[in-house]
Amino acid sequence: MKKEIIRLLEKKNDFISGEEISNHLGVSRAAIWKHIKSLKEEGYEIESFSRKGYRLIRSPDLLTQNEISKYLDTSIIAREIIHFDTIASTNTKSKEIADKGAVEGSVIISEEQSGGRGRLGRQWTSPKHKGIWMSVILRPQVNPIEISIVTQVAAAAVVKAGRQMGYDFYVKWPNDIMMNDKKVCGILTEMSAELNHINYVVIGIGVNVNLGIVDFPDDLREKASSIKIESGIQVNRQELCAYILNHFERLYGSFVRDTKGFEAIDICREKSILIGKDVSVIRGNEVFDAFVLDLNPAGELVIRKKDGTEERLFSGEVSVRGMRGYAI
Ligand code: BTX
Repeated sequence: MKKEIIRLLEKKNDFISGEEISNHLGVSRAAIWKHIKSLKEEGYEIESFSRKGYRLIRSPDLLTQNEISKYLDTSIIAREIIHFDTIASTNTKSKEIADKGAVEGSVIISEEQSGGRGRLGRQWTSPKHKGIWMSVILRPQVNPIEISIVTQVAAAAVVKAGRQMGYDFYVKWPNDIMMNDKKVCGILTEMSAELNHINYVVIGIGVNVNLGIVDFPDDLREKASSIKIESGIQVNRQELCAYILNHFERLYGSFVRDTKGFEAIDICREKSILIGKDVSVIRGNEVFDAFVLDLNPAGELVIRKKDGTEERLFSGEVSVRGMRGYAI
């Protein structure tokens, strides 16, 4: 109902009486008043005069269903959006609600994460109102070994959304999106599965949208950045968030249809910052140098080691040697 009220206020772009809204939506004026009150509490600036009605002055810069849905063009992904002001981690929350049976496509978004997570228990800086910190719950009927492609699907969706808004993103396999060689987005894929059956997959996407330098801890300032810092422009988070979900739905749909995710892999290959580079591969306690040949259709990185042997990396830590000399 609140979404419909917002749409009406936006469409009118002037005062609209309580009576007109209630006729339109088929609910009482008292109910409209209650919804308007709750919208104001959410941060909507709405003028109200007893004889004129209501007028929307400003919508808040929040990633709520009301705000994102105007840019959304999906049918499964984001049919349910659960929005939090602050939460420890959207991935952790998603796993909780997926365990309780949340439908495929549910999206959990928080304005801030107090315990944002990266891979291997690492932390993810997620300050309030500055980024997109969200997770999508999926229930693909595919073999669990194929699931790492979903990370590439998400990376490709971020690249396409960026392109749609005029930003040139690159992919650092397996889970980072880069702008000018700095990390502006990370993807964390987690799964609950049995041998041949996936219960659910949670795909967490963290995008540094409007963070300033001061929003990053000192030790991250060299290697991390935001779209705003790199482009010099304040970015519309709602639009970018919806575009990522729109592209994700299309690319994910083609992945579950034939489990190959070709378009996604092609995008990740085309925008790879690793292919054709010398890298240092860190896998557990093992560290070795290699040359990156390709990203194969299974989403594996194909490398050539110093002894000439080729290997496919399923997952693991890859850092670009020589470019910056650190492992992100
Ligand atoms: P990762 O393990 O590849 O990267 C984590 C590393 O990245 C950290 O150790 C740190 O060096 C660096 N880092 C931390 N915060 C940031 C940041 N904001 N920008 C750039 N670099 C950073 C990457 O893991 C996967 C991150 C996924 C984050 C999303 S947010 C929504 C969802 N919920 C959740 O808890 N995680 C995911």
